[in-house]
Amino acid sequence: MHEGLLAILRKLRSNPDKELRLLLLGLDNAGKTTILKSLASEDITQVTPTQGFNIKSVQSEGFKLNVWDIGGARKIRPYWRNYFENTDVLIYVVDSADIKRLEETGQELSELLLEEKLRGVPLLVYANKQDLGHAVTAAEIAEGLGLHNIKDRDWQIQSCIAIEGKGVKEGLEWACKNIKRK
Ligand SMILES: Nc1nc2c(ncn2[C@@H]2O[C@H](COP(=O)(O)OP(=O)(O)OP(=O)(O)O)[C@@H](O)[C@H]2O)c(=O)[nH]1
Ligand SMILES: [Mg+2]
Repeated sequence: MHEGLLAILRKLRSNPDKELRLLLLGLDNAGKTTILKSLASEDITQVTPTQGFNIKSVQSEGFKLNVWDIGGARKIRPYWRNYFENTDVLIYVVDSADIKRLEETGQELSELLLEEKLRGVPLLVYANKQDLGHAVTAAEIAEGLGLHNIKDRDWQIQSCIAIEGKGVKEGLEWACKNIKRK
């Protein structure tokens, strides 16, 4: 084969846009779809509860991130498991102002962490809605969810305000760096 062409092919192969699959989960109203749209720089004023799922692809840190956002209403949580396969990063979104449901969201997260198909998958938790006066801090969310007891995977908590796009990118950067190190 022509040497120049070979060099081009080699370059293409060594530098492919690596695709990652990110799965966004969390209770209804946590802000998952708002985070997804904010990442894609889309209008977030028209977000409605998700009945099924949304998917968007965004570029970050040399990766093509395919982000799956699944509805979190109680009656559709049983469908979450249909999306576990091949997940590179699990992103769990918490409404930091919804203190009443902190225990419920912690219970759902604990169950996810026991799932065989999500074994060892790095966990990014967004402590969302930090703009609300009664929101608890990311550190308190970490405590409430028992994140410090997680020994079988890397995890990170990131405070964010999805409606202002604050903190969202920082979380993804952690996710990408974490994958690169592997
Ligand atoms: N104050 C405040 N509100 C937010 C923030 N992020 C999202 N919201 C609002 O929270 C509500 C729920 O947001 P969604 O993005 O639809 O939540 P979701 O997790 O996708 O909910 P489901 O699709 O039902 O699972 C919307 O009214 C958002 O505008 C935030 O950072 N601060
Ligand atoms: Mg949604």
